[in-house]
Amino acid sequence: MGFFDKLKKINIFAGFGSELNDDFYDELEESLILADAGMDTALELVAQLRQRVREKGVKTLEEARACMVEVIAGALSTGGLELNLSTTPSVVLFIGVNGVGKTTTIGKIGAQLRGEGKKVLFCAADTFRAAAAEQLTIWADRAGAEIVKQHEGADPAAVVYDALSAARARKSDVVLVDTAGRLHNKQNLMNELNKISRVIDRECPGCARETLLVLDATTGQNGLIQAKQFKEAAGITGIVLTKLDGTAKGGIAVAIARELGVPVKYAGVGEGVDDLKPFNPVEFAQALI
Ligand SMILES: Nc1nc2c(ncn2[C@@H]2O[C@H](COP(=O)(O)OP(=O)(O)OP(=O)(O)O)[C@@H](O)[C@H]2O)c(=O)[nH]1
Ligand SMILES: [Mg+2]
Repeated sequence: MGFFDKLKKINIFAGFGSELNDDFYDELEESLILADAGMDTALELVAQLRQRVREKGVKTLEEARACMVEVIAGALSTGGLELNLSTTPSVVLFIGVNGVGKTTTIGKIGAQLRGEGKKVLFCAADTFRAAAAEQLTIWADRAGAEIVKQHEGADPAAVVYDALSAARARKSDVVLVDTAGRLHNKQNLMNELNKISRVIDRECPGCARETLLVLDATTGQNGLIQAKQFKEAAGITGIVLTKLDGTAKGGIAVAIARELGVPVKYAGVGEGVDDLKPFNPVEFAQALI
């Protein structure tokens, strides 16, 4: 079974005539929009497909499908897909709105990094609810990671400071920072992220850093709006797209990659520790259509 088997397919070639005519392209455009690719991206993808079909002298639907996979994979291949973990420690900050899967994703990535033999430290900078640190502690135990936490209501930037000191002292390879879910339009919460970022700059100058925006793929085009605003307010180096196992339509991945130029680096397809994988554009494009 493929990793993306649970992904809702865009059956873009079903029910179409067998000819690659204007009707075919119109219906394809429609399907892409319905699959959350968004209007601009759908138009762009279809224009690229038309060009490719013309250049290659493609005649059959099957060949056109292969071209479409190339076009979608191309749109998804924006920037490096691997995390930059080149320094010891490296720091990865996880941000996003409530309930998208930040804490779960940290657990899953932590387990994978442990599997690669890395020394991993979780930082419980979501101090908003006591339950948040408890949840992260459970994941730390499961993943074999260490954790630094403080009391509920503590200053998140202070927890990050502690975690970075601990990471240096214990020679951790990677620090994964959990943050409280926040709305992309709440200025004080965004300021808090900037404060965390400044602490990392000060305490770990020159260290490899990533800021991953976690997005729930089932939120569709709203996810694109979130991504735009988080990108402006916090600067993001990659996206984790979660819940691709549910009612999500995968077109959103293409829209984000194309419109923001930020790569999707991981895909989540369930709640279990193994239900996350580094993102593979070709595999995803094949699964999608
Ligand atoms: N089906 C599915 N569920 C997921 C996935 N990732 C996370 N979840 C579930 O989504 C719910 C929320 O996950 P959390 O990791 O707590 O989300 P969060 O972003 O940390 O939430 P807050 O800290 O409250 O902002 C949990 O029930 C997870 O098990 C996924 O890829 N697929
Ligand atoms: Mg959380």
